[in-house]
Amino acid sequence: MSENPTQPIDIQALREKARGFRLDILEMTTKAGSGHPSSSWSAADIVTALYFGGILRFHPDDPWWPARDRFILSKGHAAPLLYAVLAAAGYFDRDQLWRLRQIDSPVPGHPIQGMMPGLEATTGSLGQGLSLGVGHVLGGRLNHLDYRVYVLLGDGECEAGQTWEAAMAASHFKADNLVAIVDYNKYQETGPISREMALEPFVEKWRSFGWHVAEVDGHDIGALIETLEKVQTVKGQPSVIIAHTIKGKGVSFVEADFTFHGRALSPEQAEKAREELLAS
Ligand SMILES: Cc1ncc(C[n+]2csc(CCOP(=O)(O)OP(=O)(O)O)c2C)c(N)n1
Ligand SMILES: [Mg+2]
Repeated sequence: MSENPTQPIDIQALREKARGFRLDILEMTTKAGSGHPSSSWSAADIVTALYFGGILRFHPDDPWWPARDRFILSKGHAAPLLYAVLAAAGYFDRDQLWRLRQIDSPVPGHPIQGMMPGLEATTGSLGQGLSLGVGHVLGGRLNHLDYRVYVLLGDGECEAGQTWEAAMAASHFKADNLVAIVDYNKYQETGPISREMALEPFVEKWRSFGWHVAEVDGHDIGALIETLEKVQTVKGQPSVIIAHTIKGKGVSFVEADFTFHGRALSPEQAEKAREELLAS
């Protein structure tokens, strides 16, 4: 189980862990020659806080433990991040990571439920994850289980109508064990959210759907853990954490160029990126 309340969380160690995941993502996508490194780097600190900050309850040696907390990577194109985290958490061997996107690989470009231990949901077709989360909440009620459900959404993904249908259902069912986290990096595939289809006023939208809203710097692991702990005390309504992030976080020339979405770095770019990450 991940939670170990007797040991204080070492934030510096978690920062180094997140940097390690960024390096894994770089190696995985560069070797594959495809994938979504910038989307994965954007959410690396969020997912590190969830799995290693004492938030999620899980057993790598019993992946379908009924009382486990659920983590649904709704922005499934950030699969390299999820694979790197699950391997580090002990769900499967790290060697599998280097098979990303290969024929017959157990780690395809988007996660498939059960293909590897720890993969909770099949995602990649954007907009569906929050609905899956509501389903887990209702299933948990029927089965008298007290797990929590965490769903990580992209901001571009929040332009999908199904997300709001699920948001409405979650507040109707007073799903206070549901936490949505939005990786608010202000970009989707083809450009800035504000140009493609603006989400603002974003906080007000969630509030008007009956959600408790928190905002946080999505790269501050300490603040993320604090916020994730705080929303566990909210009763009678679901919570959303709007995590302000930078797409491509960790590699300056990727941060500066949204066209890296869905594109691996060239070997030369990867060398520069590796140097930057190692120096950070
Ligand atoms: C239903 C659907 N439409 C389109 C796509 C193609 N697509 C993949 S990623 C992406 C952009 C997602 O942007 P965002 O949610 O902001 O994620 P980010 O990569 O910025 O974290 C799109 C449009 C998809 N995967 N699913
Ligand atoms: Mg985005």
